[in-house]
Amino acid sequence: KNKNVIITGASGGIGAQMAVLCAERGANLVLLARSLEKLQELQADLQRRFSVDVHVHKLDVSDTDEVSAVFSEILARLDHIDVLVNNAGFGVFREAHEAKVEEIKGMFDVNVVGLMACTSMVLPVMRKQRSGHIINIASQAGKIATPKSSVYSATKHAVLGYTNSLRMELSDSNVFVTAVNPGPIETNFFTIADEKGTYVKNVSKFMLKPEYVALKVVNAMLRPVREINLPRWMNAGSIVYALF
Ligand code: NJP
Repeated sequence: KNKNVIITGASGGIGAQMAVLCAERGANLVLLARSLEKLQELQADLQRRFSVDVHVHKLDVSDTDEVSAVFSEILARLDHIDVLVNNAGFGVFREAHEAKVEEIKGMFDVNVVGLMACTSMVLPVMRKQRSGHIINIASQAGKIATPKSSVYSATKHAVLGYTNSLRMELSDSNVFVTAVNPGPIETNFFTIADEKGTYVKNVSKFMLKPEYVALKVVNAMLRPVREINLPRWMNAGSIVYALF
């Protein structure tokens, strides 16, 4: 049976790369983002190259009414959901005293509230089917802090707190929860995060390729859990993938 994988923020960056790799491995996809046109281009490309179903929906994850409406439509169509990748996110890097309230709310609304809203929609289904995998794209900024990213870093710390707690709640449900904590990746992220290019200049040596990060996530996502040789008390979902 083909896996059904839902990816938020799939119109570009690592989201789009994950979509390609999932399609290559035979997963059916539901791709979500605000730019419907980009999603439709990706959908056409994937359907031309691979024999999988690809559905796309315009969704701003920070609009919780839209999240309910779009996920209700998805759930009505699919008979099972294997993976939700909460990937939509953005950052604006500034010193804390320069952070604008609208930006602070914007980052929390997308990176934290949006992620939780999408998760809440699939949890009842995964609990009922007694299988599934929720993958939250967090960041090294959620594990350690870097200067000028206080707000972004705070959102990703929130994602990790939520992820860790959720994993405990689901520990005997056969629903797995993984957080991914990449370092800097060469995507459009920095056109918003670092308009002046100063941060990028400092970290350019460490930049990860989006294809590499996507490959790590998709390997974690689609690898049968029992292949991972871990003590029983530490279920596979408790691995926090550090992509350094
Ligand atoms: O960034 P980018 P990445 N509702 O800008 C979508 C984390 N991360 O791939 O809505 C729905 O190329 C946007 O689509 P659109 C990062 O925090 C990154 O690097 O059409 N979707 C696009 O598809 C984020 O969580 C780095 O504009 C929304 C996608 O999100 C994830 O990786 C390092 C949306 C962003 O693509 C993917 O970022 C790290 C909304 N409101 C963690 N807002 C890094 N790049 O260095 C945005 O540790 N999107």
